[in-house]
Amino acid sequence: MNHNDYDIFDDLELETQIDDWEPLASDESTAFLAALGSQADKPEALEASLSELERLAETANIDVLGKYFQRRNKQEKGTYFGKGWLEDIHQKMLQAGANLLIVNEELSPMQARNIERDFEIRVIDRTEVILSIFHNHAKTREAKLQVKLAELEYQLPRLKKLWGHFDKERGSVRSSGGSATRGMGEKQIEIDRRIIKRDITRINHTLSSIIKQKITQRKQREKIKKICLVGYTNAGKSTLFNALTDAGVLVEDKLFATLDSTTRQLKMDFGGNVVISDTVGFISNLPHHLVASFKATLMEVEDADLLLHVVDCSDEHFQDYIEQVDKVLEEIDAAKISQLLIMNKTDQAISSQLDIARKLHPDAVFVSALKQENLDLMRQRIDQMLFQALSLNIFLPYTEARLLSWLHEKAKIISEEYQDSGISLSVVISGEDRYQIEKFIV
Ligand SMILES: Nc1nc2c(ncn2[C@@H]2O[C@H](COP(=O)(O)OP(=O)(O)OP(=O)(O)O)[C@@H](O)[C@H]2O)c(=O)[nH]1
Ligand SMILES: [Mg+2]
Repeated sequence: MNHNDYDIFDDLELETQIDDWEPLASDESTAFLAALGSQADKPEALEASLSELERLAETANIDVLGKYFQRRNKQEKGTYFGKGWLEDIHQKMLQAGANLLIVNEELSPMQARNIERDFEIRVIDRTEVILSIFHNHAKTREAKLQVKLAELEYQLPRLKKLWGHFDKERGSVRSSGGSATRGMGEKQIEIDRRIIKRDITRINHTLSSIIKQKITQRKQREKIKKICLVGYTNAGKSTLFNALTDAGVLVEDKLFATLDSTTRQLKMDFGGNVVISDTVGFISNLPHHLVASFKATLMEVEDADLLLHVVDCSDEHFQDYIEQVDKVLEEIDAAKISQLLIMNKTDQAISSQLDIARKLHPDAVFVSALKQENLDLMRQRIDQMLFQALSLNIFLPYTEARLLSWLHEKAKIISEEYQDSGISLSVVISGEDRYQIEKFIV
């Protein structure tokens, strides 16, 4: 880790250091994945959730050497998995040369500690993998502050576990002097806890002022309509954003390529300009601390007049993803904002898949952001939803020259025909403006 990258924190004078967080060291680049499944869980559902964990692991540069699940209806309180099963997995890991076990749910600090101590398995959970990806992908000050906050919140109850790692010289909180403080047990944990809490307060304070600033900006542009792209990670939000705005936001076939929000003006057919924002993607069971920490970035979502919910319809699990995204939207109080569902990646979806998507979501717009297909139709639908755009036929007498020039400015003229007593027009107009031409509608 290059410390200069984090000069960004200098003015905060944090006492914890950025390399206090290194959940995934280079000697931990091979892993087994593991999950619990109840007797009722379908094998396909378990496979799918482990595949997602595998994509997360790959994004965090970990080689996955095996995927396993244990069937049991309740987790073992102290060790999450059953003891015999853990012994068995330990043997398998040794044989395969896997040095890390990644568990598909959040482990309690005690469970993680017990697995490590009693079974000599280095274990991390899904949350740690996601935090590690966020850590590596954060580029802006805002994103870095939010990730750091989530990391500290996650670390706080786990200090005991971290202290257990002493011999490996990792994971312990260091004093601002940089040398590892070690071997003082409970008392040291108390000190660390205080240091972390102080840093959390400092970061929260800074983030609050970022939020305040955003609220001021929001007031200034209250009248402008706002659109925000939301969706599962990797659905193609940034690709679509770039296609609409030429913003050049980073697009990658990686989970969580985007961690902050970018906003651009977008010229629509009505009402002049709107603003559109691209932002962080969601995933199922997004760690709670992350959602809470990303408040500043997620303000873009809360503030929108319309959400473009982007879906990768070539992915067979798209329906689950839609539900997961809606769940996060509910959590951040954005479920009430109107949504336009955008079924993306039609170029790579097989036709039976498209049929399913059409049946389930007849109101969605089907596009390919990559091939820039059907984007005009999408823009029309945005106009309709944002401005209640109406298609109307009107007849204007020649005496209404002012209204005619107003129409040319404010409406989209589909056709215009000059006749003996006036002009016959077919226009699309914002619902708000309808009253202006009400008496000329035919
Ligand atoms: N075939 C195909 N690929 C697409 C399309 N749109 C996006 N992609 C690809 O999907 C991957 C993810 O695209 P992004 O635009 O980064 O997705 P995102 O939703 O912004 O992802 P995060 O920022 O990680 O949440 C990239 O490899 C894109 O090239 C599409 O319409 N068709
Ligand atoms: Mg993106």
